[in-house]
Amino acid sequence: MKILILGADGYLGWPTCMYFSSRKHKVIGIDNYFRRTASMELDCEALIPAPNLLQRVKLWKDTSGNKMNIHIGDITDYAFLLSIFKEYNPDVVVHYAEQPSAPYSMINREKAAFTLQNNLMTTLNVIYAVKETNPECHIIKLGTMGEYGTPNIDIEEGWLEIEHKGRKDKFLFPRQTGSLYHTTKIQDTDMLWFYVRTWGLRVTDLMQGPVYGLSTDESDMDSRLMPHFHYDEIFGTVLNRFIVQAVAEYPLTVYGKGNQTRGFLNLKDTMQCVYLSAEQPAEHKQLRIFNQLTEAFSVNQLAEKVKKIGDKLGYNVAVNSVKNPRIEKEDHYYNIHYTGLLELGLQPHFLTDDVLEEIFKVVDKYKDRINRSAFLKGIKWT
Ligand code: USQ
Repeated sequence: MKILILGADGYLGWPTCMYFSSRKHKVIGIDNYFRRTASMELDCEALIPAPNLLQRVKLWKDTSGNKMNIHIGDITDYAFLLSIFKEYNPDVVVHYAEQPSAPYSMINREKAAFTLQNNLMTTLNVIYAVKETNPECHIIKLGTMGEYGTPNIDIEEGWLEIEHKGRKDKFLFPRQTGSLYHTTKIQDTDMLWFYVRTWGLRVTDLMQGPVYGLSTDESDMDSRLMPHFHYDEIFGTVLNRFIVQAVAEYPLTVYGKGNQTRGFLNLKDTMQCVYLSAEQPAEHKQLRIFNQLTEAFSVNQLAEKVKKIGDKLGYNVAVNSVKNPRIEKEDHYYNIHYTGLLELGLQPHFLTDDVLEEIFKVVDKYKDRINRSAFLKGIKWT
């Protein structure tokens, strides 16, 4: 496959580049360094220092013998994106190039506007570039489980059959998010669905839950190949944050009651899910939706697991309930269906004590770099 990865420098983007490259596919990556610049601006840089993307590619070549083509640029610039499509004519495009943080999107109007502008324009540009150069190209788009919110009914895999006044039809599952960022993901899905119906594109939309972990088989080859690992309030996901907090002996920041439940997955499983989706593409005129998670936990359950392992490893781990800065349900029903990726062949890596211990050990190596002021930065939804 010739695969174009948008957002190639990111937490998911860089490991995805290596994953496909090590399996001998031709990888072309694009990134505009948004995350690096935003985390410098907001003083919340990643735990593990990462060489810039061009240096990473050289390191990857030296380590694995595999080449990648990398371009630094912004895909909201349509002329730039189109030139890349014309140059390489990819079979698959993986679209990660979005502002990925709910708290970032809630900081102020400027950040909200950036999130809207960036996330919707990148998706629109991908759609147009595919239509203009090769409508056969399979678009794999990273969506989010957060599109569904926490409804009081089971969450189906993307679609819901509804019977109304004796007639039936199938619709996108009702969606109601908890942040502007998550709202842009709904808008992306709606836009993709429109162009699938109108232009017959083939699209896979991956509704992914919060990801944890910091290594993959490829990044284990050299620590300089590790992904950006964020633990701050803005770009860190909850389990990664808790582990770094435990290592720093900073009380774990459980928001509100901590009964909020989400579907989680290991970074290694994100790689598998994207790979399986690329190998077994959506059909023409198909918007294929998978719920991308391997197990569900409440925030309290995660805090308990992290405390258990942290205490075992000799850290002094306290769990603290902080006033919830978000507007979200703290007690809710949550039953998700997620069989599609398992049917494609996903072999889950579950959150065992050993997996947690491994992450702790890596984080401990970088503990002198932990910036405690990044744990809580005071972003509120109201
Ligand atoms: N939470 C805490 N304490 C913390 C951080 C978070 O209790 O210190 C809680 C949040 O209130 C929320 C849950 O943990 O209820 C998950 O929060 P998160 O920050 O790990 O995840 P979220 O903001 O929802 O976003 C992350 C990714 C995003 C992806 C999403 C999937 O950053 O890109 O779309 O996970 S999902 O959560 O299923 O929408």
